[in-house]
Amino acid sequence: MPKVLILNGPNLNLLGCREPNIYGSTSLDDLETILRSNIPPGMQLSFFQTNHEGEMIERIHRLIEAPVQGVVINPAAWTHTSVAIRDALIAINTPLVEVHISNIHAREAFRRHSYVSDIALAVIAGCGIQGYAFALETLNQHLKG
Ligand code: CA2
Repeated sequence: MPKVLILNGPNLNLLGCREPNIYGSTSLDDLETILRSNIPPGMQLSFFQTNHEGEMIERIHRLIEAPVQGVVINPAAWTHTSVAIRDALIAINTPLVEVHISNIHAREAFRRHSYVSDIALAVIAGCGIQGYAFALETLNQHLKG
């Protein structure tokens, strides 16, 4: 049974209560419920969100001892800033899909660069929270070979 970990970076705990024009009106808890009710058959999901970069890095490191078969990550602002998150993701050597709720290419110029995209199996941006479901489907297809 493939295990997939869904990681969400800083400020995504505010989903559904601020900036609904950009990020929609679904909360992070609701997103978890929606994804759990539509999981590709046989997939086992876990979720983690933090506003602290070191906590995110340590959560990624735990995958060395307790591996999963796939990672979905919305690194949020760390997408554009964090070599440390990139290095941690490289270290776990696990297929990952990068998700952004908004289209990062249609916003400020600084959002166009990602430290994660070139180490990802796929990048999904601008599909709203449905991007997470697309990411699970992408991993599912990849894991089935
Ligand atoms: O579009 C995305 O998913 C982003 O990863 C979201 C990040 C942003 O820094 C990236 O450039 C693109 C920001 C997350 C902030 O989340 C909020 C959610 C609701 C209200 C306020 C912030």
